[in-house]
Amino acid sequence: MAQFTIVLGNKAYSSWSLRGWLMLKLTGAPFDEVVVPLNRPETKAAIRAHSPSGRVPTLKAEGLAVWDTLAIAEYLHERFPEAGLWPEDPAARARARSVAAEMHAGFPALRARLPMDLKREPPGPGGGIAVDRTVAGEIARIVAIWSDCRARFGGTGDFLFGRFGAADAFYAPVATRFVTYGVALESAAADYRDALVTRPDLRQWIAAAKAEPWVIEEP
Ligand SMILES: N[C@@H](CCC(=O)N[C@@H](CS)C(=O)NCC(=O)O)C(=O)O
Repeated sequence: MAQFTIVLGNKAYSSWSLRGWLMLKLTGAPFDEVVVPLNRPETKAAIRAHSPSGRVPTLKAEGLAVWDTLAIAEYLHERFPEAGLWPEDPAARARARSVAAEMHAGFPALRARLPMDLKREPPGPGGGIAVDRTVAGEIARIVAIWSDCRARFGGTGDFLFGRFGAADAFYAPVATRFVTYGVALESAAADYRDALVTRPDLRQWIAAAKAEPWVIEEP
């Protein structure tokens, strides 16, 4: 048994689980996974067997349960400082924590109306979803965050702060939504979206999501 176990929801639908898993994967530590299917009568009790919050992801490590993606990010950063979850430079690190926290606390319309659904096939050209003004405003804010981080801190790297880190993990589920709902993006944002969704770790997660037997009709 590995030293770390991450308790996840369905890979097809649990965006928070994806964030936690990407961060753990970045550490390079071997880990086991427990996947609890969401939206079932037994879901809450099954998660509570691992996590007092009744929510996933939860990281079980060294006799501890660490729940909530922000807490998992900080725990893993302390435990694996060499993994680069947060940037070394203090200004970049402060900005990375700010944009991760903004994702963690915000974008309610995007989450509600464009929930992560990795079983959904992307629409063909011109078939993208029509979004209302609230969702469009949240998408514009996300694109502005991506553009600002990459311009200030991205350097020659493909990610928000150069190397892939925790802030990118927080925006990875958004990138999958932009693909599966056919949200049109200007080219710099599209390049960053593609850098995320073509990463081998995210592709591995998406393949596992597509293979899951559980389907939630309205995630
Ligand atoms: N703030 C939490 C949010 C976690 C969350 O809401 N997870 C959802 C799945 S994506 C969940 O556990 N739902 C439990 C349920 O559906 O019973 C975090 O950052 O980890």
